Amino acid sequence: MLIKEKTPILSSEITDKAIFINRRKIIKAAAGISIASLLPGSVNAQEKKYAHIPAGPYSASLKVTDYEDAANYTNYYEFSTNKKDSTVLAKNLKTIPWNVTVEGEAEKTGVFNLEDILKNNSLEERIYRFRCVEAWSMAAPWIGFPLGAMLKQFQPSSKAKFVKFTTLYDPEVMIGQKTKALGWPYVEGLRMDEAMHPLAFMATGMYDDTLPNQNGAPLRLVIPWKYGFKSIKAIVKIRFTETMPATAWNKMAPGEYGFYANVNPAVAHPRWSQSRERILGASIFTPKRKTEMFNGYEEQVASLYSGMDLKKYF
Ligand SMILES: Nc1nc2c(c(=O)[nH]1)N[C@H]1C(S)=C(S)[C@@H](COP(=O)(O)O)O[C@H]1N2
Ligand SMILES: [Mo]
Repeated sequence: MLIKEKTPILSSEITDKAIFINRRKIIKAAAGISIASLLPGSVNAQEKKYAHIPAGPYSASLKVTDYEDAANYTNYYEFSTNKKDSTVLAKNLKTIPWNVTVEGEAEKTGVFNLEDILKNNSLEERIYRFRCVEAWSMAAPWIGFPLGAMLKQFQPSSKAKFVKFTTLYDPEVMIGQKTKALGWPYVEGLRMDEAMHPLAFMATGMYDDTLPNQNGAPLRLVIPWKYGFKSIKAIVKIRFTETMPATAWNKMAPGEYGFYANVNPAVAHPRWSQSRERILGASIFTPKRKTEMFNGYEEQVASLYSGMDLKKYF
């Protein structure tokens, strides 16, 4: 079953993962956070919708960023350019029911209910490092499915060279859309071979549960070798195209944000270096970490760009 009901589970069924979560709580308690959260009954792992999703083959063993950091420091310009305000304002978004429109160069186009999409894709967990173009990074345990498997279901034709993703446009709820912070709706895109790469991921959850609204519920991309802005949130439309789609950040500042946006420590942003990154949640005394080529996924993805000048196609 992909979509689990909140059934009570026996303590004998509590998995390693629940123990892992519990251990994280113990560490926090040791760090001075309420011991009450350790008491039996308050272990809420079993209440989480995706508590038993297995880790997929591409999941990395990284020290995971604390949930509180990952969920309270969000880039979501549809709500606000302030990372804390967007977290609060996004709570107003209604994510059920949710439809995704599929268009363009594919056999199966139309409007699909998210529940149906989820039924056809088995969920897995992937811990990925996630690197924002603003030079900070986190490591989040996403829940979702390979993007390629999902896209194949729509049987893209040989004319499909790119895939374009669009975020919901609803300025009454997404009040940031009443501003000109970006051109709306938010649009992102990938070359088809990038989209079909096994590391490209579509997330519906994180940290054993459904995605918090502020992190892109109910459906978002996670492309770990690219800067975070490629990982578009609250997707309502997928379009297969012959030509490269214009993307929101590229339209806004073409000299600063390219279509490819591959993490590359050697190519500075015009206004700051990309050679190092602040680790989200780390103390101010923690040295910055060296940013890795393709965010550490060079071995897997470099061949996608062979022969391309990555300084030019940034
Ligand atoms: N629709 C939409 N998607 C978006 C953004 C946004 O403002 N709107 N911000 C992007 C940026 S810049 C980053 S770094 C990531 C942040 O994801 P997180 O908030 O889950 O950490 O989302 C990306 N996806
Ligand atoms: Mo970002």
